Parts: sequence; structure tokens; C-alpha cells
Amino acid sequence: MKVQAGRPGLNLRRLLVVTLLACMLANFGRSPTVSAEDTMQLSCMCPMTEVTENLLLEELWQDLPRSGLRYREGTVLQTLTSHSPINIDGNANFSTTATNEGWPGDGSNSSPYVIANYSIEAGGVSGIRIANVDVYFIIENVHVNGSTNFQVGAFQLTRTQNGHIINSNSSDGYYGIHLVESNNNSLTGNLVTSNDRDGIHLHDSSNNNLTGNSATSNDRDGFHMFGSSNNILSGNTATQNREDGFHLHASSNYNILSGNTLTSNHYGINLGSSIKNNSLSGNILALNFENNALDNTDGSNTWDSNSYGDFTGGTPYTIPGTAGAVDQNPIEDSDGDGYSDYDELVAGTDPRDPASSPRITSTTPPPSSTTPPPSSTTPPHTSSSELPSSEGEGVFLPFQQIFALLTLCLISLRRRPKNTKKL
Ligand SMILES: [Ca+2]
Ligand SMILES: [Ca+2]
Repeated sequence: MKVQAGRPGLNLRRLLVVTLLACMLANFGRSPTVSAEDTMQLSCMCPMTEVTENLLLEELWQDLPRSGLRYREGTVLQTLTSHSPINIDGNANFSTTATNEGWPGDGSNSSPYVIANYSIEAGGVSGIRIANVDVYFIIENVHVNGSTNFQVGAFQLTRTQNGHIINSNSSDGYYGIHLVESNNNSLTGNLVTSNDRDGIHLHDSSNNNLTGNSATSNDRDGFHMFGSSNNILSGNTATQNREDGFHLHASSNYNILSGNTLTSNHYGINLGSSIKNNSLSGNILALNFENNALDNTDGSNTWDSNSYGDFTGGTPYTIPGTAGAVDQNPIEDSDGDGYSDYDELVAGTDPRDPASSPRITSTTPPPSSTTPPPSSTTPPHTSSSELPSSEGEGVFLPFQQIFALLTLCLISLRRRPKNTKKL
């Protein structure tokens, strides 16, 4: 009777089989590396499957409500949908339009209508025109181009209040944002650029709040106020506008202009003859072509603690113009990093951020001396198909190599004589 006792190859074979199974399981479920070209081919072969960035954004958006983030924060992830120009006249028309369009909200203070994530080629007229409305509404992440008709605003509010225009853009129109006889509105974080007239124009409009808007390369003023009073403009930027950064005239009174940065315009701030009792403080006015500030009023406006690029130090700064206004506390270095606002603007650093400074730029060693260049640790990403499929997931042998290794082992074992013994 032969009894197999102690087949040394058996345990090794079992070990190899287990190893093979483990490797197969380790590979199971791994996503293969897919290049951009592969993705395009997949899209072509499977027209019902959208392998696009939009899909990824939509998936992120779906997660936002569960994460508790607010809708307003979530909309930045949305891609824009092409839409025709929108024209609303009156509260009833707003309600009907909101229903037809599927816009959220009911027009109340707690639940404003929301018009969001549109791209509008205006073809001359306003991208969004809202008139004779006092319901609450938000316009957010809307981009308008080409509102070129006479006195048209890409975003036009006429005799309207309680509106909030947020993070929206307008370009290549007549006005970027135009408020006419419209009070108690807010404009926040908008970009208006390359318009034929002013970036933002307030006409007989009061008690509005303009914060963090940017007006760039417009053919007239960055911000223009005509007969508009009691508005607050803070943290806005106007640069490279053909005329003024801020231009107030025609009895625009009691406005508060603070913490704005106005550079590379014709005038930084220009106060016309009939302007009274405005407060101007903490503004940075530099590199403007004609004057950083101009005051031709009766002298009732308050200039205090502004930064003037042409200030030479030593004495209070006298505002150019017939008013003879004086800033007793001119600021040279707004962020206290040791470099004047003027020098920072010339150097391209942020005059309001102490972490952004010519000193930091000049003394910080270049990244190559302290940090290995990316090419030494990470292969250049010239193509996603060049990425290792195991990137970031530890050691991962290709399946072909594992299979070849196991095959060699099994062949060598089959050639070994079996160990048997007789009882
Ligand atoms: Ca500084
Ligand atoms: Ca700085």
C-alpha cells in the first residue's frame, strides 16, 4: 500500500494557487487607466453614456444637499446653460415666468426667486431686464455677452428693488450692470469688462450695496453714479478703464466708498461739482493716468486714510481739484508688510495681503532648491495613458508578470520526483 506522505511540492503548489487567487482578487475591481483618447472613443461607441466633466459636476452637485451646503455655494459647480434674453415686468409676470422656467423660490425674503447658471448671448438687448418689481430675487452665475443697444445694461434693473446679482459676468455690451431708479439692491462679486460705456452705472438709484465687484477695461468709467445717494461701495476693483475708476456726479450724495482698489484708470476717483457729503476711506488709488483722486466739489466730502500712489510723505495729502480737500491720514503701506502700496502694485504683489510681498518674493529660495522638481518624483503627465495604473495604491505587479512567474514555478515542480514511501 502506497501512502503519499510528505509531498514537499504540494504545500508549495497550494501556496502558489493561493497567491494566484490573491493576485486575481487584488486586480478585481481595479479601474483601468483610461486616456482622454480612450474616453472619446468610449463616448463615440456608447452615445448613451456621457463620460464628460459635466457628469462629474452633476454628481458632485447631487452630493451637495446631503452634505448640508447651501444652494448658493453649490451653484458654482454648475455649468452654464444657454438661454435666450430674459425680460420681466412686474411682480405677477415674475411669478408666471418663474413657474414656466422652473426657477426656485416664491419671491419672499426667505425664499427669493433664483435665476442661475445661464449663458446669454444678448444680441443687443439686455441679457436680463427686470422692471417694476419689488419681490425678492437672486441672479447668480449668469454670463451675458453683447448687450450693445443704446443705454442697455447686460443686467438691467429699472424701478426695481430687493434684487441680488451675484458672481455674474457681462462683457462687450453698453453697460455691464445698469440700475435706473432702483433702490435696496445688492451687487456682489460680479465682473464687468470691455463694455462700450460704464462697467456699473447707477442712475437715480439709492441704498444699494456694491461689494467685491470688478470693472475692467470698459470704455468709460468702471463705476459711475448719477444722482445716486446713500449707496455703499466696498472692496470693489476698477482697473484699466478708459475714464475713471469711480465717477460721482449730478448730486450723488452721502455715499460710502471704502476699501476699494482703483488703479490704471484715467482718474482713480472723480467727484464732480455737485457732490456732497460722501465718505471716502481706505481706498487704494495708484497708477492712474491723470490723477489718483480729483475733488471739484464744495469741500463737504470726507477723505480719510486713503492710499495715494503719488503721495510723497511728510505732510497730509491734498486732493487735486477746486475743493481743496485734504486727507490728514494718508496711508502708504495698507498691509504693513514694509512695502508701499505703489511699490507692491508695480511689483505685481497684493497691497492688501501681507503674505504677498516683494520681500517674500525676493528672499524665498526658489522651489527647486528645497523641493525636488516634480519631474524627479512624478513622471510628466503628457498623457493620461502614461500614468501607472497603480498610482497612489502601493505595489501592484502586472497580471502578465504574475502569471508567467507562477507558470515557471509549476513547470519546475512537475519535473521534481514525487516523494513516496512504503509502509
Ligand atoms: Ca504693503
Ligand atoms: Ca502685500
